[in-house]
Amino acid sequence: MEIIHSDYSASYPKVTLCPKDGKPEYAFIGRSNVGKSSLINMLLDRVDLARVSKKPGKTQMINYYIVNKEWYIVDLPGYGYAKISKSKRAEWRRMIEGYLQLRENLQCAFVLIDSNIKPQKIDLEFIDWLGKARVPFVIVYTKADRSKTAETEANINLFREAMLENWTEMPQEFVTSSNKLTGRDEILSFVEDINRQYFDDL
Ligand SMILES: Nc1nc2c(ncn2[C@@H]2O[C@H](COP(=O)(O)OP(=O)(O)OP(=O)(O)O)[C@@H](O)[C@H]2O)c(=O)[nH]1
Ligand SMILES: [Mg+2]
Repeated sequence: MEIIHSDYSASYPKVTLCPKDGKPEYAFIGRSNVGKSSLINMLLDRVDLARVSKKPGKTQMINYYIVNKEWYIVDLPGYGYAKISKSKRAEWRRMIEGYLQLRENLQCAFVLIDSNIKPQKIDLEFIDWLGKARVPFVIVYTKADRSKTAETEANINLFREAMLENWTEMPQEFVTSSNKLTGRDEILSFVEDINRQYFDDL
């Protein structure tokens, strides 16, 4: 898919306020600092549409970006940020779980996993929750340029092993680097296929 146009649309504090225009949307979520905003910018070929921060925990709302005037990318606040109060964490949970459970236009959640580190319990638990809530999702391994290929592959294999303790098969997976544009074409054609189906069915 060619990205002809992209723009920040708006931010919402809860799912009931999100757009009601029936456009298909794709949510990006993962641990704080996993590279969500960078990936969104990379996909949309924009330098700083989604705000990239060295400070984790910056994205606190449900952020919408409109793409080619026909579908949305949704940047969700990262989980697992240590320096956040219990009440903030509960608020996060309500907002994110509410969004994922109730959002009918959500076609697929992209769950971002850092390819430079060993499997993290918090990611695995979140994925198990998605399964229980029956949210369709795929896995995106991020920052693949940071480690040697063999090391990235080893981490990905460990992640698969850990996930397959609770799952019978892996969902679709994408290996990405926002610096090197790795995985861009793959993710955009994935979205294009689902969008085509979505608009055909209307
Ligand atoms: N080497 C490398 N660094 C990356 C990549 N993607 C993101 N980073 C860096 O990782 C840090 C976090 O990136 P963000 O895109 O802000 O991550 P985020 O998940 O949106 O973070 P929060 O919104 O704060 O939760 C930044 O310093 C980025 O420059 C990548 O593909 N390769
Ligand atoms: Mg971000």
